[in-house]
Amino acid sequence: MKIESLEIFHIESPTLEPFVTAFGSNHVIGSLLVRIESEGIIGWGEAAPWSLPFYSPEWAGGIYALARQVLAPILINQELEGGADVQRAFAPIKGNYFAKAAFDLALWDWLARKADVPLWKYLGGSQGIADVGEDFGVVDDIEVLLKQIGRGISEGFPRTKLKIRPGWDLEMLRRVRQEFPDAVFHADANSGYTLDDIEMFRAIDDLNLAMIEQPLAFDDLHDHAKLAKMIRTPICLDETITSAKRAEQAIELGACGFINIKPGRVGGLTNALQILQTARDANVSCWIGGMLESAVGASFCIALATLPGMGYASDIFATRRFWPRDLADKEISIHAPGKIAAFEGAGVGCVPDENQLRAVTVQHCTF
Ligand code: OSB
Ligand code: MG
Repeated sequence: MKIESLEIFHIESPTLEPFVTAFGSNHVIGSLLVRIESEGIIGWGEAAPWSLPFYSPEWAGGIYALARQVLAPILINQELEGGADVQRAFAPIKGNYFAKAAFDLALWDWLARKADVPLWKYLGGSQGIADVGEDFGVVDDIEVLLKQIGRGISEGFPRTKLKIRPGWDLEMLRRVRQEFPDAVFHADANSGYTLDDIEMFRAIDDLNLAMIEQPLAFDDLHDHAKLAKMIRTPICLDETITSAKRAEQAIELGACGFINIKPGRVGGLTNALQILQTARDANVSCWIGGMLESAVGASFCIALATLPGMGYASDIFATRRFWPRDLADKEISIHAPGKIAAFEGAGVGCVPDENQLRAVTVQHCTF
C-alpha cells in the first residue's frame, strides 16, 4: 500500500484525577494520534509519551514536531507492505520510539481493517481477551489506598501494582502486605532510585512482591544487572527496554526476570512482537503496559496482551478508571473479573470520536 493521505493530531486530554508517580503529578495526558488513509481504508495509531519528558526523553509536543517535519514526509511516498517497512524507512532517525510507534500502529490497524479481522486475530491470537491488573499511583493517604486496594481485590483483579517513590515506599508496602498477606503485589519505581538505595531494596525482599518494576535509571542496564544479583525480588524492566536489541542485552546480562512491553515505548507493534519472541525464546516473562492512551491506543495493548506468552496480568484499564469519557467512539470496560475484551470490529475496532478529538486537539496537520 501507499499512504494517500495522512493526518497528525497532538492532543492533551484531562484525566479524572491526577496520576502521581516518581516524576510528579499528571492530570493531562499528552498523546499523538496518526490517521492514514489508502484504498478507502483508514488506519489509526496512537502513542502517549505524556506532556513532558518525565517518563522518557520523548514528549507529546516534541514528537508532534518530529512527526510533522520528518516522519510523515518520509512515509508518505513509500510502498509499505508491513510494519517492517515502516521501521526500515525510519531507521536513519535515532530513538524517538513513541513518535515512530504512532505510524507503525496506524499501519497495523490499516492492515487488519483491510483483512477485515480484529487486530488480535490478525496477530495470530486465539481469543480476544486479556488478563489485566489494577494500578495505583502515589496516594498520600495510606488508609485511602488500602480501601482502594481492597476494592480492586474484591472486584477480582489478579494483581495490584503500586507506584513508589522516595518517601512513599517501604513503609507503605509493609502496611499493604500486612493488610493483604496473600495478595499479589508489585511495585513500580519509574526509575526513581539508585544502587545507593540497596538497603531499601533488601528490605523489600521480605515482602514477597511479584517483582519490582524499573527501580533504576530509565536508560540503565548495567546497574539493574548488578541489583538483580543482590536481591531476590525479580526485576521487571519498563523504561529501559526500547528495542528488541535492548531486550536481548537485558536478558543476556541477567538484568530482568520480566519485561513490561509498551507498544509506544518500543516504536510500535512490529518491535513489540519481536521483543515478545526474544523473551519467549529466553524464558523471560512479558506482560503489556500502557501509558493511559485512549481506547484507540489501548486497543493495541489489548491485542498484544491476548497473545500467548504473557506471564503476568497487564496494565490495561477500563475507560472509567482514569477518564471522564473516552476519546474514542467506544469505551473499554471490564469484561469479567480481571479480564478486558478487545472490541469486535476489524482492526482496533474503534476510532476517535470527531467532537471529542476536536475538543482535545492542540496541534493538527494534514498531508
Ligand atoms: O508502567 O510506568 C508505568 C502510566 C500508567 C500506567 C503504568 C505506567 C505509567 C507510566 C507513568 O509510565 C509515567 C510517569 O510516571 O510519568
Ligand atoms: Mg512502569
